[in-house]
Amino acid sequence: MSDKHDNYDESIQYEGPAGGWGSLKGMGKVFARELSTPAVAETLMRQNKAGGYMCSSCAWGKPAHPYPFEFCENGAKATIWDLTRDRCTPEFFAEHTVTELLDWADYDLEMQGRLTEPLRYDPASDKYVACRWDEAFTGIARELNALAPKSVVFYASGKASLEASYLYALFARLYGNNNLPDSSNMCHETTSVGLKKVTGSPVGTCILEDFEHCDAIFYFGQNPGTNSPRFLHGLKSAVERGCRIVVFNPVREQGLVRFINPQNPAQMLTGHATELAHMYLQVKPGGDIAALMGLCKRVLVADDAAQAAGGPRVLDAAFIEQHTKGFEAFVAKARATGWDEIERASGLTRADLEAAADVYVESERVIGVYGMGLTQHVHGSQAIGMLVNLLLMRGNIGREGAGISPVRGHSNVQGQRTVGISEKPELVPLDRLAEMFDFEPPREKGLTTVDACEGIRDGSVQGFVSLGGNFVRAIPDRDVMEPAWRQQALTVYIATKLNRSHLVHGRVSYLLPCLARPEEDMQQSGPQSVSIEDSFSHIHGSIGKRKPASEHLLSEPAIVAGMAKATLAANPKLQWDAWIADYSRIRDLIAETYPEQFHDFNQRMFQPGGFYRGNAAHERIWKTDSGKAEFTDPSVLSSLGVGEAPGRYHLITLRSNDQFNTTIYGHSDRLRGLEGSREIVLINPAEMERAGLEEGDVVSLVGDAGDDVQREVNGLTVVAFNLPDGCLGGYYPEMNPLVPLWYHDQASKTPASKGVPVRIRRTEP
Ligand SMILES: Nc1nc2c(c(=O)[nH]1)N[C@H]1C(S)=C(S)[C@@H](COP(=O)(O)OP(=O)(O)OC[C@H]3O[C@@H](n4cnc5c(=O)[nH]c(N)nc54)[C@H](O)[C@@H]3O)O[C@H]1N2
Ligand SMILES: Nc1nc2c(c(=O)[nH]1)N[C@H]1C(S)=C(S)[C@@H](COP(=O)(O)OP(=O)(O)OC[C@H]3O[C@@H](n4cnc5c(=O)[nH]c(N)nc54)[C@H](O)[C@@H]3O)O[C@H]1N2
Ligand SMILES: [Mo]
Repeated sequence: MSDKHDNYDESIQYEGPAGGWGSLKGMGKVFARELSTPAVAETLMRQNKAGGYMCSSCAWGKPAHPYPFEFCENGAKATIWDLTRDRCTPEFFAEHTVTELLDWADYDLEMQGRLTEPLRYDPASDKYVACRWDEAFTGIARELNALAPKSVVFYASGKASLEASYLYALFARLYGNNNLPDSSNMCHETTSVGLKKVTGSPVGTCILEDFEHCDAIFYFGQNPGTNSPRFLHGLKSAVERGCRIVVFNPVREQGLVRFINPQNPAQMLTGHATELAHMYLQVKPGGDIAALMGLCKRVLVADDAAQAAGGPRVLDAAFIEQHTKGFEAFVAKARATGWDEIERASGLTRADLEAAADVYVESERVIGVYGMGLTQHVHGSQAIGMLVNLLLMRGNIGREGAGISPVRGHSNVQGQRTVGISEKPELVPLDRLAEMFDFEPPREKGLTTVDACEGIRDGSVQGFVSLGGNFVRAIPDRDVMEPAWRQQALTVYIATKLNRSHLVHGRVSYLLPCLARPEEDMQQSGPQSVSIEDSFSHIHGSIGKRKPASEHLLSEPAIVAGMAKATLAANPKLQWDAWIADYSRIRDLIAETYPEQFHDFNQRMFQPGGFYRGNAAHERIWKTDSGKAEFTDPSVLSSLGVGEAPGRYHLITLRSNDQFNTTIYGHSDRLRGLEGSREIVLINPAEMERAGLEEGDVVSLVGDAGDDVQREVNGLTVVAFNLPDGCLGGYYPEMNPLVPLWYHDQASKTPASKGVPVRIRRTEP
């Protein structure tokens, strides 16, 4: 049982080209057409293997001993999406004005294929027109130099490599600000702030191998079947060893209930599946703080009983004494919190919570896993604090088979933060940068995503440079933000494919097409490799071998360097051309800036399984204010920012398994049994009846956050779905106009996209 190579489950594992790839063929014409090409096949075979190509989909770990096919359905889709043969050329833009394209769906925009040439927005014709790279760089430099540095934002979506990201952050600081928000600001910033506050580490403490040793996994608000499918191998092996998984999620996500074959629906019916979740608790949205409080209460009671009986303690008293702070206050709070309050806020019963707590107490080694279900709430940081409380009670951080494991999103989002893309200057070794590059780095706090949006709204932000992503589509309050967005002086989009953000441009706008990660990146010294960091703080080299989509593409590092060189005064310490000629020199800079983590970077980057850059909390070194791991005493029992009221629902914005964030691959959500449309609202049958609705009714959702902004999304078909009372489900990004910009995690400003207060408005027939 222990050798995972012998017992891998065909239910998610590709058996071979015929089986796995064949099943992808049913998924739509792009995938079917591209799958048959040798280029795609070759790339998939090298995906996530040492010396190969690191998937650009999720950030899940890449094992030292990979499967023959170390990719999942969604990873394959991401690769194929990049390697499409479709091209979005200047001729396409000559045929369509930007205003016309604003009516196109996200799906149709990206379906035009890869961008091929640098483009400049031409206001006279309202079209993007081709330009030369040097024109683009000098044009951008002219605008940047006319703007106040504090008024420009340098956003990054978590895909670009460590090499590109390091140069990008350096460019922003040399230009004069720390305005470096990342997609992480809409995602795991709650972790970067909330987890750091209590453990001292802004990232998870587990490594991939911990999942081979844990006895229980407490699993909060993350959906591996859709968002990190390779994790399912680890979960399945764990269950087969006897590990118990206790899930907290308002939605019964099939990927966590049973191991099913995402490629073969027929197999679902034959029952050839592993039961994954030992318990599946459909907590209310935002109910996790209360649920965790219930678990902790029960652990305390069990410890009381053990002490009374003279048996071994349930709490790890020695650990608590030596390593933690705040335990007494936390215990007082837990004991004082009543079960009735806990049941009300969590939507779960005392009996279920006690049974779950018993699993915790019976398990020697426990991992806490979480995702957007915890982070995207107004009190998300407190929910993370509560999960850490639970783990600390039995010393479950900083030993084998135990720890806390936030599952990160974009493939290099964690790494971008590691190498300096951060609006928080205290997290960046500015003194070292000052010395290395002979300049005075800005020390003032930069803008988060929410701050940047506020700045765009009030006009204080005038320029927006975007290293990937689809910011306008991903942010809250889209209907308010789009008009404000157009008032900017400059927008620069570095992208692989056309998306909505590119059409909501500033007065001057450039759309700069870049290489995708699977493509060969040829520079003066030869083909280059890049590197990324996974969810477990392991760094992996990645080599692209495919022929670039167009001869006019530049790499992301080269585009960043091109803009920087054109914008900044010459400085002998800034060797942009030499760095681009040979990326190993950029890695030398990273190693010099972060020697403890990145020493011998070039030598280590292709180590199988990646090299570990370390994590203090994993070693029980707590880089918190107190120098200890901190118990926290939550101020609320629900993570929701707006309470319950008659007629009010809390909307969860969901991802389907046929999308990667704002990139919509298709209109299927197969793992939830939903097909054909994304313009739907999910509601449970009892709530449907109470609201006088029937399946198939078309309704609007309107904002109910209590401010005076009108928020609505129309034309949604009602679909009955298994959800707790009082909540609704809908898709991200379609629902984003309903999320108020001010509705975010209190500590980190991560938008609270999982508990959005709305009402249902019936559409008059
Ligand atoms: N195929 C694919 N892969 C992806 C992505 C993608 O869009 N498509 N996106 C990538 C990115 S950037 C990210 S950040 C990750 C996101 O991956 P996840 O963290 O899994 O994010 P979501 O799918 O948004 O939501 C996770 C789960 O939270 C549950 N949930 C909602 N509210 C609550 C709550 O209050 N409490 C609890 N306990 N659960 C709740 C939802 O039902 C859902 O199952 O995936 C990455 N991987
Ligand atoms: N309501 C709601 N809102 C959310 C969320 C939610 O759950 N609910 N989730 C949030 C989360 S977790 C995140 S991370 C954000 C995502 O926000 P972003 O990261 O900004 O958005 P993406 O959809 O990932 O960006 C897709 C675009 O990136 C470009 N792209 C793709 N590959 C590359 C590449 O290799 N290089 C470059 N330069 N460009 C590339 C393509 O043009 C593509 O259109 O959205 C957030 N918004
Ligand atoms: Mo994310």
